[in-house]
Amino acid sequence: MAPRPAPADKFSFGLWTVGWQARDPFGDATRPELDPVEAVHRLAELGAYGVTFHDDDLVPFGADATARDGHIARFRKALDETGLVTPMVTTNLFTHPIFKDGGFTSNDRQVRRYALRKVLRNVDLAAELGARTFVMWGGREGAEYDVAKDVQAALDRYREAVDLLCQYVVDRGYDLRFAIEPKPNEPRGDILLPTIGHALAFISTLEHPELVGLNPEVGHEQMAGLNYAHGIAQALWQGKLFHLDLNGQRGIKYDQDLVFGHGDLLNAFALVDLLEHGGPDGGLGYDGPRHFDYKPSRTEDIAGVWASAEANMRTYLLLKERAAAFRADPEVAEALAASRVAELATPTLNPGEGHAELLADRSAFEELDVEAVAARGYGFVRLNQLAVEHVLGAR
Ligand SMILES: [Mn+2]
Repeated sequence: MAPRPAPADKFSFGLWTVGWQARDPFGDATRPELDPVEAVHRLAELGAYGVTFHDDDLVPFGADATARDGHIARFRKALDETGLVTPMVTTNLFTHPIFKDGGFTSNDRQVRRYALRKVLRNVDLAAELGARTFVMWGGREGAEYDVAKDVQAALDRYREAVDLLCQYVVDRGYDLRFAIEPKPNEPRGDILLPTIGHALAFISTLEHPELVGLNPEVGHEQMAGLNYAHGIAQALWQGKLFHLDLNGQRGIKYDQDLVFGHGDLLNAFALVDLLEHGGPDGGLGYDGPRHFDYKPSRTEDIAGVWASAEANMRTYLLLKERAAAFRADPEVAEALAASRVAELATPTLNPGEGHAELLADRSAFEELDVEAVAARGYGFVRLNQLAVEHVLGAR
């Protein structure tokens, strides 16, 4: 029995997740269109607290101003009726053919100017709806052919775009921050800012780095063979975890967008443990939305869509329970101590110590029994087995 999801759990879903009609490169849609208003009501019934969207999820591309206002009004009414909030908004710069070589970094300057205008309009809508985070997934910002893209010029244009958007938010007085979502490839052969690390380095070059952080997705890091929980820990460490996308991925292959926990379950456990207990004194490591960016598999009918939405939240809550049990287990505490996990928080140097004092400390080097220290085991396997047994519900 998992606890029932409630708004206090801060679960949110993209309209494009439950609304995905399951069209893939090899096959047609297997499900009918889903009205965003119905999605809002169903997600609220399931216990979600928030819903997010790309501009085109809500307002079909190219709709005129009157039609746009109508779509937004219906959506706002659904939010008012259900109490759902819109914590995050993002812009689609990837579906329409005009973006086939990217938005901010297209070789075609007219495309870049059009992309910026599309984002600026959506930033206004995000602020109007009270969103605090504006995600930028540059899925088409990249290339298939190394000779076809001047990567340094592309990064200049990427920075120019983000600097302009930050200045807009500052000048308008919006309480909104940007979050870059890295991805290594798909749909482009290679995408710019492919990992958490690349994006962090890029952010440090911006005019307003304080307004820009990350929206890392489980599958995107795992597609590159990287450890998502480690990436999230570094994002937290750098104060850059503005938002996150939870889902499941099985190894280095196409972007699967499975239900959270349906890929690397142990890494999902470590992630939930980090988010729930990785803060100061074992408190919350992250208090933003627990946002799911998954795709209900193409095999599922509409009932399966809602079952999969619920599965994301149930898995999160079950892992949260398992992580709390792991942290409360005295044998785990003893194993953590035996593994010296907490000792890593002790600075390597004594207070006030510099290289002169360290060089003078004979116990650190000349008199150290190197062989005895080298012989000590860390007990990591026993500790990890305790984690596995908690995940399996055996303890
Ligand atoms: Mn994905």
